[in-house]
Amino acid sequence: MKSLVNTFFAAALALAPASLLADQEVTVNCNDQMQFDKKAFEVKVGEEVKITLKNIGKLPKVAMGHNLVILKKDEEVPAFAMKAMTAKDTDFIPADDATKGKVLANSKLLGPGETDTITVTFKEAGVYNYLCSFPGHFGLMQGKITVK
Ligand SMILES: [Cu+2]
Repeated sequence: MKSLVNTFFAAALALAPASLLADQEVTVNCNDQMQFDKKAFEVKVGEEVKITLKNIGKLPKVAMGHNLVILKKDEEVPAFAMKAMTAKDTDFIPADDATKGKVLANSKLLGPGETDTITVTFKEAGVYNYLCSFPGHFGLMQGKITVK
């Protein structure tokens, strides 16, 4: 029986796509109340992290779209968010190099029921802020990733 179980796990591992072997996996849900259900989490420096954003709301994307934008270490949310709110054509990720350069990684802008997964490796320990850059959301929709 034990060898059968081992064989099963070996087979499952062999079949798993590389993306399932990320060191750490985090799911963040967001909703029509402009909330992320996780406002802080911790990951290990140098390890691949798979972050999934799920929009569990029902309101249309044009009124209540959400994304998850991770800023580079020590970048502050308000300064970025103020520029992002006018970047409608690029799904609220500013196209100018100076502002875009503050982004470490970002998900797509999600409508109701949609999901997106991004893979990020934090190369330096520290605190990384994240937000939803849809206009008006960052006040409620932000959080911190602590990398140790
Ligand atoms: Cu949002």
